[in-house]
Order: sequence, then C-alpha cells, then structure tokens
Amino acid sequence: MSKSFSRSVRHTGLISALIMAPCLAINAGVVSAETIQAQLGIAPNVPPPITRTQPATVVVNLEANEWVGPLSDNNNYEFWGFNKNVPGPMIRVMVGDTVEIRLKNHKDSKEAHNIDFHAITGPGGGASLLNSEPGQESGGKFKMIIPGIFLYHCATASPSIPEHIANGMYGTIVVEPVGGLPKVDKEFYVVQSEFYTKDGEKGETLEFSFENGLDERPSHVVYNGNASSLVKNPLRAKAGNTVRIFLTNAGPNFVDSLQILEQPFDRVYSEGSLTSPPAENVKVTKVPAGGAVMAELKVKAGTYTIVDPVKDRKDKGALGLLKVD
Ligand SMILES: [Cu+2]
Repeated sequence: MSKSFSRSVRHTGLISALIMAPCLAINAGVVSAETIQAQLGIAPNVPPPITRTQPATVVVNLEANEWVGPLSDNNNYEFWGFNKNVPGPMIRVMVGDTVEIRLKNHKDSKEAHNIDFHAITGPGGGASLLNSEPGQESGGKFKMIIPGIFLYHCATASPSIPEHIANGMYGTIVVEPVGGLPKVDKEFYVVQSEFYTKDGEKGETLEFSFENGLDERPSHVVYNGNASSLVKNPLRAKAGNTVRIFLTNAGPNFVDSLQILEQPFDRVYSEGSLTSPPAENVKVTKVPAGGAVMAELKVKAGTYTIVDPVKDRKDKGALGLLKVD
C-alpha cells in the first residue's frame, strides 16, 4: 500500500488481467515508472493528448458529491456525481499506464459511493476496492491493458445501481493505444444521459422517480448534465478544423442516436473501439447504454446541430450546437 494514502483509506489494491505486485519496480535495477497527477477534463473540455512515450503511474483524485444544481432552465435537481460535476471528469491515459484512483466520499454525503471502470479488467471494474462511506476515502491501482473509450460509473447497490447512475454518477476514461490517437484540431467531451424525475412546478427542486426509471420514461435526456448545456454554451471551432467528439452514453436505459444535422461524420470509431478501423461517411451512429463513440468531422463556417433525433428527446434536452467561426 502506498504511503501516500491517507489513514482513512479503507481499501487499496491492484487489478489487471495479471495481478501486479504492489510495487512498480518489478526487478532489482528496474526503475519505477514516473508518477504524475492526471489532468482531468471538465466537460466539454478534454484533457490534452498523451505525448509521453513511456507508461507512467497516473494519480486520479475523485470525490463523490451530492448537491442541488440546475438540470434545466426551469428546475434544479438533487444530483449525485463526481467532483461536483455531471458528467464526472474525463480521464486520459495510455495502454501500459498504472492508474491510481483515489475516491473520497464527501463527509456531507448521505450515501456510500464507489466506481466501476469499464476500462478495468476484473470483478466489478474495481468497484469493490473503491467503496467509500461518507467521509471516507478508498483507493486502488489498476494497470491499463486495453485501449478504448470507456464509461465509469458508480455501482453502489444501495438503493440501486441504476439510481446512482441516473443521478449523475458517471464519466469517461480514454485509454489511448500505444502511439496515441491521430492529431486533430479540436476535441470535445460529451456525455448523454437520462434523468427520471417526479413531476414538479417551475422553480421546484426535482426529485428522482424510481417508478419512472423502471418504466424507462425519462423527464430529461441531456448532454453534459443539463438540458441546455450545449445550447447556451455551444462547442466552438474554426473553419477548416477537424473536430473530434468523444461521446459516452451513460444511459442508464436508452440506446442513443448521435447525429449532426448539417453534415455526416467523416469517421466514426464505434462502440468505443480505438483499435478497429473507423466507419467512414456516417450520418447517424448509435451508442449503446454504457458505451461510447469517437466521431470526427472537418467543419466549415456555420452552426451545426448535434441531436439525438429519436422521438422527442431533443425537446427533453438532447440538443446541442457546434459553432464554427
Ligand atoms: Cu454512487
């Protein structure tokens, strides 16, 4: 166990396809990989691409929070999330890195929280190591062995895993393949998700509805945790830029359809795979619940409309803008 962990750490451990020794120096004479602090991207911002050529130990500090904040122009909501933002930060690492996750659950939380990383090979995606009661901290070290774009989410069973997800406890981790991703001009981080609220008047703070969740009847389908996040604050690029969107579908129920009304995507890396060749010239791509996509297009001047065109989802918030100067 790392000495840098605080005394309140309850669990620590290491999961990969091969269980690693708790020290990175495998043999005498081999120097440990450098330890660096992760640069976290707060949506729609993306952490910078990996320029390292050697794996590192990347420390990621996350905090579980419960707070009241705006879900739409009309209503607040009782969010649960990571680092007091929905979605939680985007984490960017590379194959071969050891990711050291430290999850603190804020002392004012009412619930226990943890994290299941879809990037992690092993039982529960590390969730059992990261269980944190209010006011406590947990940690684990995980070796990244599979490249791709992956969801991470809280997987605490009480009151139910879907409730933790539906309240906002998710984010994205990108594990770059060796050699990195092709360079582009602009990158954006977007998470689509559903919220299931009880009815409420304008101005009221809305509460989670377990029944509407069971019935798969969301009141809101949104990008980046708010029904007007990408309309009030459009994504911005310049004419001639190649734009890359990392879009994760946190669900918890719907399969998303991702479309830009004005132009097909030049390339779509489906289902979060960064090692399969991209599909080219795609107008609408689907993103399963718990899945992700990397979609790229070269843009001209104008305003582009990002939308999930299914039924009335755009009226529930699944609408965004990309403005190109
Ligand atoms: Cu949780």
